[in-house]
Amino acid sequence: MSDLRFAIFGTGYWARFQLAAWLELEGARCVALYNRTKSKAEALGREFGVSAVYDDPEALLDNETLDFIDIITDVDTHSRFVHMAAERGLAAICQKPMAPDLATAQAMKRACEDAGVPLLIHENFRWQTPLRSLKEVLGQGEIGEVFRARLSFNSSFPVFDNQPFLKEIEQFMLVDVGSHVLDVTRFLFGEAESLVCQTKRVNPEIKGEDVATVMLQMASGSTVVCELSYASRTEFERFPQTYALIEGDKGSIALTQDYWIRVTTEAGTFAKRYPPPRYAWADPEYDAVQASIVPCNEDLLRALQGRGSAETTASDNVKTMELVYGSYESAASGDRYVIEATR
Ligand code: 89V
Repeated sequence: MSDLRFAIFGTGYWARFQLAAWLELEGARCVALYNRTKSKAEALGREFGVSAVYDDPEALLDNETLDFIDIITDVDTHSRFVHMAAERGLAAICQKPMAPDLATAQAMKRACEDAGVPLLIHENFRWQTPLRSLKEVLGQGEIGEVFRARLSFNSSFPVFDNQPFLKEIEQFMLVDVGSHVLDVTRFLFGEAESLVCQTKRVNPEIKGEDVATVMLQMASGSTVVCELSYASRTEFERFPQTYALIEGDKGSIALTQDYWIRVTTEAGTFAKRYPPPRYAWADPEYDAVQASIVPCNEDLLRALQGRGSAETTASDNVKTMELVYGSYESAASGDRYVIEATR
């Protein structure tokens, strides 16, 4: 099978890691870059040997022969680029968060379905080694029927140093991190029926919320609480790890500091460490998260090659988007948000 040819749209902070992760795989080749500030695309192109660089996305699509585009731009531009791809019958990968609201996400999904082209969402958190391992351990059934779980992404990491635009967005924590953690919730525990959410802004220098707590009623009957915060100073800095505590009628599973998973049952506690792989190109402060881009890309590529379906298709991710934007609705109204499919 010959390599699939793709272009990257958007050469900001994450594009470098996305491109490096593509180079870990066989079967896909980046042949062009687009960025609205061309000098940024040129700099990335020089670093990775991609010479076709554009500041006009239509010109790139006119000139290059492509199998798909990989959209790594700000969320507000996702819909425009996805529609551009659909109009040209081109498959697209779109970075999380898929869209700035649920209706836009649904329209993006429909446009690609109508055009008969795949739309896949780059949702990498569920591909982190400790979270994949957690799912496997949970599947072994030792803790019995799950009645409650807590997923925590709490830190005081200065995320704005690398991504200053995050300070300016009106909806921050649930969109940027909640889209990941609520996706992990679905990955581990299935679909939700309803949720309630509260948000706060602790850091006075940002526009959006930096703390959010979502409590979900799952279709399985269990309760899942997602705690998200960049305002939490804890004994050990946790960024970018997601911690978990899953309680069942026969025991519990904890995913804690430094990637340890502890399973406690009547028989005692069994602990094992599941660290992510280390890549030389990854920013050491983001290790767990950036390493997960490789298996995420691998899953998306397999689908684009026609070798099965991806986990995080647009149809799948629209369900995560409903949890994100349903959380904002609940936080604003103070009411429980009921998931559309269960109304
Ligand atoms: O993956 C992301 O969206 C990042 C992170 C949560 C790692 O900070 O913003």
